[in-house]
Amino acid sequence: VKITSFKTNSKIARRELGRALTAVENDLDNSDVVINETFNSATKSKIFGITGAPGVGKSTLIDQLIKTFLDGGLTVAVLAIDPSSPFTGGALLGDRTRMYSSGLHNNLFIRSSSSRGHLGGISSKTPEMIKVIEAFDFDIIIVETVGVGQAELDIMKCAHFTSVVLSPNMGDSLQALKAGLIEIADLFVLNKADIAGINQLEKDILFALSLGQSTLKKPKILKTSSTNQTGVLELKKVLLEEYEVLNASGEMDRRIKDSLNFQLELGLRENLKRIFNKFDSLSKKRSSIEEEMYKYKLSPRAAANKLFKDLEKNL
Ligand SMILES: Nc1nc2c(ncn2[C@@H]2O[C@H](COP(=O)(O)OP(=O)(O)O)[C@@H](O)[C@H]2O)c(=O)[nH]1
Ligand SMILES: [Mg+2]
Repeated sequence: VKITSFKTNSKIARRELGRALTAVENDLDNSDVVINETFNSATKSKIFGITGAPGVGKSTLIDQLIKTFLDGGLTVAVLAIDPSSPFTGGALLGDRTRMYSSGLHNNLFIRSSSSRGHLGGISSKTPEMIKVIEAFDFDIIIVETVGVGQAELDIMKCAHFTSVVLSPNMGDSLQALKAGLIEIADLFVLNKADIAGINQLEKDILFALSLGQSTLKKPKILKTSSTNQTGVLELKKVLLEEYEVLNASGEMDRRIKDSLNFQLELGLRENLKRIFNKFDSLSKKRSSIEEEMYKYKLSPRAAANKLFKDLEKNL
């Protein structure tokens, strides 16, 4: 894979980035090389995570948001994580077609990726894929993920700034708030402001925010409508401004370190899994230890310790 600036030569960069992402996404033989070569602190993309339940209008909104960035002469990459059904394996929504209206622009790169049933609406490969995209030199990276609950915290760990999109009459606003979205939201986008129920949604959110810890920084609330094309310019402005605020305060550095640690954690877990799968005796041992645990002869902690003793012997 040849790392090329998308700004300098988008044609070659597009092809090489496509290959690099495929390698990482499918864990091909060259994925380690790709990840090492693209891992670079010098890259400076702004990474915006946009999350929310299916149907709230994320893709439509992102399509319009992209246009405002492109109009400003910026280069943009979008990584859309498809909500694959574990039953059909197919994507539920036609994200790719919806985003097609701006899909042919020279300064835009769009990629969709399957979440493969991973919790949090992102795949375990998402953070690495984002890092690869960064290496190809984009001003803006947008990551669209589906809100599924608690584990959305994952996206916060790979995006610099997380927007949570809600829309009226989805019955999801309270659900979303229960699922811990308040804690991960840097910004609440109340979309479909053109339909009735938008004011009630705003009241619900304000109420929920008022219940939260007063010490926490309250996320901003913004109303948008893709249908009426309102609020999108404001959204772009707020995203860029808030990014600068976090950057200036040092919060962005802290988030980037958190994200790297999160990826380290993922890597450790995957390696452990590999070791267990590699040594037959370990898998068998694990099964028998699980049985002891079910019978309450071993606590989960003691079971883990016992397995680790065996693991150390195999290393
Ligand atoms: N009334 C209204 N409908 C919208 C708006 N934005 C999107 N929609 C519709 O909501 C549906 C879901 O949109 P989509 O962008 O695919 O949502 P996603 O699943 O969150 O990505 C589509 O039928 C859109 O046409 C909006 O601002 N107002
Ligand atoms: Mg979508």
